[in-house]
Amino acid sequence: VLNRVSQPQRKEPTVAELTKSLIAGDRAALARAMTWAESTRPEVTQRFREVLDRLPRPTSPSIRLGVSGTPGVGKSTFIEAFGQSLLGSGFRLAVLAIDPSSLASRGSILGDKTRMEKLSRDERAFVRPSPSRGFLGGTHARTFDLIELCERVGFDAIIVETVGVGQSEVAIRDLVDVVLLLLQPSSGDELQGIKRGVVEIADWILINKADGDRVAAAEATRMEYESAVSLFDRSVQVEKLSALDPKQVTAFWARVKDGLEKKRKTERWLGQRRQQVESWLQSQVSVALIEKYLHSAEGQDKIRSMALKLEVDASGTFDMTRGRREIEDFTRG
Ligand SMILES: Nc1nc2c(ncn2[C@@H]2O[C@H](COP(=O)(O)OP(=O)(O)OP(=O)(O)O)[C@@H](O)[C@H]2O)c(=O)[nH]1
Ligand SMILES: [Mg+2]
Repeated sequence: VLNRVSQPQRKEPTVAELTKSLIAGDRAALARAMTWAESTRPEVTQRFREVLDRLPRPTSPSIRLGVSGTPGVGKSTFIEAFGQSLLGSGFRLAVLAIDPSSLASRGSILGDKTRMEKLSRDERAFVRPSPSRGFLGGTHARTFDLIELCERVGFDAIIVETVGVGQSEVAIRDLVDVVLLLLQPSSGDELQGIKRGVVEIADWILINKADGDRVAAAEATRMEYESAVSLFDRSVQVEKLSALDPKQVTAFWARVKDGLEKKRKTERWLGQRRQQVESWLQSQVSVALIEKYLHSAEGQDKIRSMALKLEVDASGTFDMTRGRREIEDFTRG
């Protein structure tokens, strides 16, 4: 039933062929390269890395933006409108929507949820939903790869959409230059999520859905947050906005752009990108170790042979000291 029509198996391109199509600006090739990047098979991700290495690094800096917030707060709606403003300023925009649903639900749910129809249809934009689960070693390394890929094929603005803050697998702060955090107008009693994590990562807090009968509540929420963030030593801008109003969104983009241009002129921007090298290395090392010790045939054999040496005796336990020694030998070798 699932495979009602058996699709003719399209031939996988070689690394050289895919690179050539990418340089020619082929969108299907870009989607294919991303699928390679997200593969759980090391030999496929290896091919992705070869493609990436063949593409030229960008010659000027891109804009990297993170949009975060709880499910349903309006991230995609906002990006759909905000993206139009970026295109209007001459940028080529790639949107990487990190979806927390499992790999298994890929395709169906992702397709419905992303809903950035105008951007998806626009030649100057590329929208990619990516699952955030199913990767050993976390999502950070993969997302960084996708950002790099997009920039090497000519996108100069990247938006990463992630659900949640802090608890999210994707350390958005370590991927982008500017983090926008979307919140809803609160019912008034509590400051939802003014937990430290929120303020630590956000450059802008946007109280979204400030329209209809929610304008007053949004303004009250905005004021609460503004006074809360004034206690912090880093500057966080708090605004209210309706993602459904293109005028407001465009005006907001002008302020973000202005802020970014100012930041570029200071050491702060490069300093931040330098810090990200370290978090990139950390995530790459964890992926490399997992591939080496867990995802390889030798790794699995070795674990099985170690297990054989660690007998569970009548006490129901095994010799952990010996086990640790075995692991030390294994990782030293
Ligand atoms: N009234 C109003 N509705 C909005 C606004 N922004 C988004 N919505 C609505 O809120 C719902 C959720 O919007 P999405 O953009 O899908 O939210 P999201 O944060 O991307 O959700 P997930 O991707 O599931 O995490 C949709 O029905 C939108 O139409 C807004 O500014 N005002
Ligand atoms: Mg969304």
